[in-house]
Amino acid sequence: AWRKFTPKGFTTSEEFEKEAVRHIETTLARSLYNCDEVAAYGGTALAFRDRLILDWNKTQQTQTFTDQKRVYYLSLEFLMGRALDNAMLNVGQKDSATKGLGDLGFRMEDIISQEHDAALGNGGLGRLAACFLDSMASLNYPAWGYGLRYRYGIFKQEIIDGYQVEVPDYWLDFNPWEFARHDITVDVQFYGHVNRWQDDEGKQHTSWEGGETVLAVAFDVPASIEADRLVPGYQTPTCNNLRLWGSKAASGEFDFQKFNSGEYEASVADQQRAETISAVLYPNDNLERGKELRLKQQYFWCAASLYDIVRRFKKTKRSWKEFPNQVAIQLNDTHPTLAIPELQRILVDLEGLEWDEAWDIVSKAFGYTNHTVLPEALEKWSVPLLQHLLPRHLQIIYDINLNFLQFVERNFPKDRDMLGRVSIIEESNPKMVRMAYLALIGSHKVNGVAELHSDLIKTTIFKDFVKIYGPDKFTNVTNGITPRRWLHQANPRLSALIASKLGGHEFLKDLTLLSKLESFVDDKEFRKEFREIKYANKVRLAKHIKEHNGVTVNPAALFDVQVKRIHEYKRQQLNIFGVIHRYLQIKSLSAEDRKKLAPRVSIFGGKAAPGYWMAKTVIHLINKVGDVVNNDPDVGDLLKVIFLEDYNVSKAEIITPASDISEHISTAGTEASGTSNMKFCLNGGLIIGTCDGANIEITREIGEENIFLFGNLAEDVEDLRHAHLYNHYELEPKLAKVFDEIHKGRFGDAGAFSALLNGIVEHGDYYLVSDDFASYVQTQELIDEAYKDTESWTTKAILTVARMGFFSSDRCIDEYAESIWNIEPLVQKKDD
Ligand code: 26Q
Repeated sequence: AWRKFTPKGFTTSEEFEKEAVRHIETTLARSLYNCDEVAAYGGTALAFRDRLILDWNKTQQTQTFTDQKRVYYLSLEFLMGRALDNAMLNVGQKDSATKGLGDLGFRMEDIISQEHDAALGNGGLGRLAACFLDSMASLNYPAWGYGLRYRYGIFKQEIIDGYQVEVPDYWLDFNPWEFARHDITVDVQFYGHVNRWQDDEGKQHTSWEGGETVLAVAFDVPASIEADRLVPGYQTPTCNNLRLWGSKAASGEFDFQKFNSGEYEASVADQQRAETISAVLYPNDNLERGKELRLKQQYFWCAASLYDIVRRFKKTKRSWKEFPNQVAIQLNDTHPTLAIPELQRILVDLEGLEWDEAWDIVSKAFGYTNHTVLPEALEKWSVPLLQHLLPRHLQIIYDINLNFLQFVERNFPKDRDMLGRVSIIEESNPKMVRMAYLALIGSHKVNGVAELHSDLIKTTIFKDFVKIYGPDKFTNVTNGITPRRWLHQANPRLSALIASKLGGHEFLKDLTLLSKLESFVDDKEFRKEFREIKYANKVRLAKHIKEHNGVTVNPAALFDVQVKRIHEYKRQQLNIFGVIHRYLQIKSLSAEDRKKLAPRVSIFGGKAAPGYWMAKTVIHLINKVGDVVNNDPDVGDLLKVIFLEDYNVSKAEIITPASDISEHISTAGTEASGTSNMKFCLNGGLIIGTCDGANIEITREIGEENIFLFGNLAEDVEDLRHAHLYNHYELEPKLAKVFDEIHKGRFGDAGAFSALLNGIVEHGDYYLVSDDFASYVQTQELIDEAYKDTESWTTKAILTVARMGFFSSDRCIDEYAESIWNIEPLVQKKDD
């Protein structure tokens, strides 16, 4: 018999070195004499990986034996960022590794930065999925993530002459964190036709035949070991699995005839077509475009994941009606909605269940999280496209719709218009399938991601469905973030300072413990260290800016940060117009008066979807303004404008701890939650924001004296938009002045910005930039004044940190577990 491998694991720098060197020389086959940073990264990652794998295996084994209910988190995006630093902190041996690498002649920072970000997501939704994996493991929930293994993550952004240029993100050349499971595969079918027949007993059967098959291959990633070692405890860490599917030509399809008969190219082309499915992440966030390949991605991933889930369930030999007691499937937005008709197909066509019995199982197993009310972001797929690609699923969708509409008709016989409004099928030309309605109808719970957003979905896009199902089907789960990455990893000094006051790192597992910091708010020594840490983080960012932008910024200036995807609704244009206003003001003052002003650095970062011209124009304007302002000798330190190239998770880890103020200034009612607002506050930055998304709950928690809110409320947006279109209205005067200067060519060719300005001046100012401009500028002036009062600012910042406990993704995941998934943690005692 094989003897079980029980490693001791390294606990000293010498032991770490031994392991790392062994991997460099054997696993990587590199000689120590030409060991560069890439090899040192590889050796370090592999040494830590060994430690994770054993926990991972054990967790998976325990989950299989215990066989309690599991949750499956289906997300087309997992924006994981880098893994090494996280692994080192979780294993608790970062110091040994730092020393060991030092002995070998390397600096830890340089080694960490060798790793490619795993950038398999666009923004908030993808990063939320990553924080959820961390929390599900940390809280010991038996959970799996399912996603796609994109060969190319979100594109890399370069700024050339002020314009965004997209560069492919090929990140897989060396990825020590994934394990290809060539033995775990699923055949996924596309196209073909539907057959119906009767068997000898007269029972109706339906099957989906023909078409082509693509092979899904599993790639497993150990998903965030929990942080138990930060708080030495009695349990073995939970290490969950993230299973990503890669596409490959199925062997039957890879035509060996062609291959052998000299049609080598044709045979390779088939293969490439199959591999295209998982080749690239679609870079649109909050905008849907009905591309066939995107639909193929969605079905490929849903089909493979469900096959896997069903296969695991069937091993337990339970009856089908127990499926929802064993399995909870959470849909991260509508992207995985095809999983609903797919499970119904498996149960009815393949397993022979009656429709109603199957539907009961399906609708108990699924939960659906909505992340947007923006109409342009709601997914729709054309009926002809579905008919072509997934003929059986289209039939099933029609049958789901028929049953649903009959139910509605019985309950609301007087409201004839209701049927058209709530139908899954939109009667347009071509007809469209409304994925949000299908997701809602096929799930037992629907949740929004912040209180305001969850209220809004009930009064806008899902209003009729609240009447149909009652309000209990709808719930709120306010988003959260993992404090392990966004405090301990991104801001180790602040984490250590907090730990020194609170007597350990327990707060990283129970973030509400941060409230104990309130009693130190007047502690002089603590306040001083708190400020010094912020300053040091700003120095680090200033260094990054110097290296990448060639601009010297003063770390004593107020750092004002807006980093997020570029989108009109997020209103980076409001910010840059405000910056121009500030610049004009500086220029209008005497040298003497200028001395009274508060120096500021305005920092922007974020990607525009490649086809989103307006967003690209905003990037261009920011860079043009930067060129003028940063080189104007009248301005000096009073204002600098920086656009940070290629904003991503690892850059966020540098930027977030370095902000004094960050901007969360979406038009009220448009940002579902936002999560970076939480990250900045947790790191002792204050925020300027609108009454939107989670800003509202942040205000409630930290107190309105500690946040800078401005602008119109969501309830007034509709009337204001109407007024723009149908009443005479004047542009806000200060904004008009800003526009004049842009028109005059002060920031380069005015023609480049005409569409941006016209959208506001002539086309109804849909995002209410003009309406909010005066209060935005006024609030920024308040911030200038407040920042000058260092003591009161410090108090606000400390209280903000102390009151952020609610926004841990641990709280959020506990709420999902309790109110949607109905699952319990699975704690593994040591050595059982
Ligand atoms: C849809 C169809 C076709 C192609 C792409 C897409 C697509 C891709 C990504 C649609 C939407 C997204 C991403 C949306 C997103 O990130 N939403 C954000 O989710 C966060 C987590 O809940 C919230 O905090 C943000 O407010 C919300 O904007």
